[in-house]
Amino acid sequence: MLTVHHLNNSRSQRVLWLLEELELPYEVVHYQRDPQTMLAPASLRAVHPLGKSPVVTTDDGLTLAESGAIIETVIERYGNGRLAPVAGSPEAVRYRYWLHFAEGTAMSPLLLKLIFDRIETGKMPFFARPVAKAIAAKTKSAFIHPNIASHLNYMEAELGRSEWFAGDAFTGADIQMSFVVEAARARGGLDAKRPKLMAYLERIHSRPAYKRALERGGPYELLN
Ligand SMILES: N[C@@H](CCC(=O)N[C@@H](CS)C(=O)NCC(=O)O)C(=O)O
Repeated sequence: MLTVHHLNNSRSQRVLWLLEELELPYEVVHYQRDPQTMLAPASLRAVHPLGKSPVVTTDDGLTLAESGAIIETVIERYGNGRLAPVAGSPEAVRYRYWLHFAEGTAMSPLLLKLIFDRIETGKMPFFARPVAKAIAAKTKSAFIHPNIASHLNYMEAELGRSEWFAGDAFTGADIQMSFVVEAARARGGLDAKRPKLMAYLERIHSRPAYKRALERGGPYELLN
């Protein structure tokens, strides 16, 4: 049996989705973010030293962290050929690329945007606010927004090549990329000007396994 250590509103939603797609039995241990800091509770550090979600533990003593590595390992161990392209195929190269691209490239400017948005609106002495706002605005316009736009343009073009990120078949790479596309929609400026990505979101959200994962995980604000 697999156990998913699931933090509300987090990347672990996609691990629940993966397990639903594979129709594997699993348990969920729920953790709640601190409403002020948005950090995970200290109890998650007892499961993995970094205390970040997702973490998956297995009955045979494995502790898996890092969502891309979890997706790859679970598919390798329990997929029986599902959700991954045939090894050595051109699709397998794309599959690995997107598994890494999501966290290695795409999430960085989206996370920076979240942080700088909070700096702009967060509590601080009144005399510091204009300086903080100016720095945040400059960083966003010079670095963060251009990078997000360039990533979204690239992803939009890739979805013009094939229905799914790794090719014509839905794979674990789509599960890994889902959080990127959802975060871009929620706070990265993704809208109807990029119709392929918007249609992609609709496609993933209409999958029965995605809906079952939402029921197991609880409220997921990236959809709001
Ligand atoms: N690259 C890691 C990121 C893990 C991560 O930062 N998770 C966030 C949730 S989306 C978290 O646990 N945040 C709470 C905290 O940092 O305390 C992955 O993909 O698993």
